[in-house]
Amino acid sequence: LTLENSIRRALHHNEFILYYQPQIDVETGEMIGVEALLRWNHPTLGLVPPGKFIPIAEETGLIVAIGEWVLRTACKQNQAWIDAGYKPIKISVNLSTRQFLKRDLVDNLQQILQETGLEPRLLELEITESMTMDVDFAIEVLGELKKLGIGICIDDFGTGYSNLYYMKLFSIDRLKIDQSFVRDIMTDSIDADIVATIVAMAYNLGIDVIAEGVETEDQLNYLKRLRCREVQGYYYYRPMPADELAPMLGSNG
Ligand code: G
Ligand code: G
Ligand code: MN
Ligand code: NA
Repeated sequence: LTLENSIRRALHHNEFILYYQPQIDVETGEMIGVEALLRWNHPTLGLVPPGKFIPIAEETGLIVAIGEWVLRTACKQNQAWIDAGYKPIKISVNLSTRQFLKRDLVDNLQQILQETGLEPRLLELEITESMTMDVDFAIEVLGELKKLGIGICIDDFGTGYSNLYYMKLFSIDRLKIDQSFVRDIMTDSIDADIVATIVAMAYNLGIDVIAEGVETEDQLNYLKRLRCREVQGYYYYRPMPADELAPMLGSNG
């Protein structure tokens, strides 16, 4: 069986699952959102991380079907938590380039939101800087997503092609500072300065900012001093299955 065929089979046999990693407001300590992260629960290999199969799924185009499954599952799960009486939080979903370029992405999202009943403001899409290379296309798609009320976050911010001027045109809601910068902020003064600059820039543009890959208290304190309000990382929580996350969600009202 080729990897391509086993990925296709995995989709039909429900072998994919989502893990969820909390995003924390450092000032209140509250969970404000979760990022949905794809895992493959392989019958013999066990839990396969996305790095092992997403590149092939991208190459073969299977990522579009997988991505649609991810979007539907994440929206369904988020609404299920709300229906169970938990306080509503935002769910962030990673989008692949091929999904972003598909003409029917917006219709598809509209359909999924309708089907699951999730409020659009409780969904955020994580895109990367490279997806915005075709500026006119990106302005059009991001504008339509904005009209639907879905949030947009630039993932891995600072690692790719960044044109600060376009950040404004794209109506981005949030920047996610890449974990490669956060990792060494205590030891590498250039990384520390880059993170400080991104946080300041986000403030000036009126965009939210979240730091990912926060693993230590020192990193957290540095980010707090910069007034970076939102963080995600092993210091707080690792990605976990839905049933482990549920008890950590506060009750509504
Ligand atoms: O969860 P983990 O750190 O192993 O994720 C590794 C990479 O896989 C990250 O770059 C992440 O963005 C990507 N990834 C995780 N889940 C998804 C998904 O549902 N869709 C896409 N396109 N990428 C994902
Ligand atoms: O590219 P993206 O930002 O979607 O990738 C997120 C990846 O980072 C996931 O695979 C997730 O498991 C991983 N991750 C989340 N928190 C931490 C952390 O604190 N340290 C490290 N090394 N990886 C993390
Ligand atoms: Mn991400
Ligand atoms: Na990242």
